[in-house]
Amino acid sequence: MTSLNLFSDEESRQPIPLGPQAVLLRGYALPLLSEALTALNLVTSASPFRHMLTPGGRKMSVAVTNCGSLGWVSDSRGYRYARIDPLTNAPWPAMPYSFLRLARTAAETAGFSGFAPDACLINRYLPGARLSLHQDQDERDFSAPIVSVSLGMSATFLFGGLKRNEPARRALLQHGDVVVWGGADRLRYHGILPIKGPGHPELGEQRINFTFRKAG
Ligand code: MD3
Ligand code: FE
Repeated sequence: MTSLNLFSDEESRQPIPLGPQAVLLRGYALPLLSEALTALNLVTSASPFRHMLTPGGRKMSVAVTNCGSLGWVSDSRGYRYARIDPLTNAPWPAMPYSFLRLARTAAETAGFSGFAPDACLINRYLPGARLSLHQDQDERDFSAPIVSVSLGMSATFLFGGLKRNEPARRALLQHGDVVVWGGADRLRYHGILPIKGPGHPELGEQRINFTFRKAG
């Protein structure tokens, strides 16, 4: 017996390649959503979202927090990973097991077995917030992949090459989408265009992104 395909072709659950070692898993996080939102509330009640300063002294439009043993921080001294949340002066909240499992199974699906992230950066975008083109290179070891989970409002994601001047391609990241970046794609330039458009029926006028990394 063949099973019913509950998804349109456009929404097929097949991984969509974005690069030689990068895949978009549409809707991968949807079955784990209520668990993830409960865990998110626990994390943000201990370490709230805040706008960090760039080394150049500008306030980021994206608000951030972290969970896991290491958290990404930015201030006048630069970008780095830290064990202590500079806002609470306490360790970052532990990585919820549901987050860890989501990141590990998504990485596995993309061909990266044994992914053990020690850092989860949580970004919150309100309408107008953006992230300019950058590389993720504050981590110790680039051999581990990066797993990103998008929730709430959709965003236009830009992904370029290994040099800033290479042309960037675009992809719409939607509620529940997961992207895994490894190998050569790990150091691609990437960014998020200013968030706009309709609010999300469940999360309202915001986009939340979890980025799982092996930082230490
Ligand atoms: C491609 N966040 O926090 S996630 C970041 O949606 C960041 O909030 C974006 O870029 C966001 O650093 C994009 C997707 C992503 C994450 C890491 C990557 C794409 C990547 C690393 C290499 C190439
Ligand atoms: Fe990034």
